[in-house]
Amino acid sequence: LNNIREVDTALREDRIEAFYQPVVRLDTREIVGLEALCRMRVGDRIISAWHFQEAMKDVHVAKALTERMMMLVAADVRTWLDLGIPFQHVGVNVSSADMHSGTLVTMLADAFGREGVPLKHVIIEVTETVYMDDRRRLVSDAVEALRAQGLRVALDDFGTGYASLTHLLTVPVDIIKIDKCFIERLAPGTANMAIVEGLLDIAKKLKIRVIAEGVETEDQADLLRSAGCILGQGYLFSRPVDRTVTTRLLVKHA
Ligand code: G
Ligand code: G
Ligand code: MN
Ligand code: NA
Repeated sequence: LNNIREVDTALREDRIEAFYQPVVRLDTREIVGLEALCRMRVGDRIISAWHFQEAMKDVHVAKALTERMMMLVAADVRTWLDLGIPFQHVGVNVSSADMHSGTLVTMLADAFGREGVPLKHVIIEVTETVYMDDRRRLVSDAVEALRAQGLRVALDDFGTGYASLTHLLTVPVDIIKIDKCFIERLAPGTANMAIVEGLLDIAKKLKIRVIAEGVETEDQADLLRSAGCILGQGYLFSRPVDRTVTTRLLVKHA
């Protein structure tokens, strides 16, 4: 399915959907936010983004997909706000192609402005590769302009990239999402545990919020909580679900 044309067709035929995975407080399990993840509908099957990641590397596909996702997400957030749900924030994944195209600001303003959704409800999730070239300065400026409007930036898959820590010095970051590879096999006394504790300590000192990704077991949730991690995301709490199920979850748990 790593076919650009297939994603293109799905976009044209309105078969791209926004699914959402809750971000919860590890102590109360209260839902404080969501991450939007794109899905492709094929007949009555839902295809995960994992299957078309290659196609998403194409600049045009990436841009069209981000644009569509922002529209879908903005409309859903509008619905939740209208329902009176105490909705906090939704993360939208943004590729480096989006960041470098210089249209991100316009896309966000169009999508969320059209629905009257303030940018304080929006987080852009960027991976470290976004900042890994000589246009870093330009990207930082674009992001800074968005942050002035209330938008927040999450560094996604934190710890997996090259020179992770230096990004905390050079680019604006509000949230780090600790990659799931550190959460797997989390146990007292392990290297994983030491790294997670270290990251939590650094983040606290820098006043950056942390979300632990890929939390699958109660043991992991307990270890994270006792290490001082406030927020988590993962199959233990919920898989990514469609907007209807998301609404139900928000009404019940927000
Ligand atoms: O949820 P899933 O397993 O399908 O995600 C696979 C990969 O695709 C993850 O790395 C995720 O960040 C990425 N991804 C999911 N949705 C989006 C999206 O809307 N835009 C971008 N750029 N990447 C996404
Ligand atoms: O790259 P990014 O972190 O945006 O992508 C999140 C990916 O992780 C998606 O593919 C999503 O479906 C997946 N995911 C979410 N929760 C869990 C989990 O608890 N375990 C695993 N293995 N994957 C998860
Ligand atoms: Mn993400
Ligand atoms: Na993530």
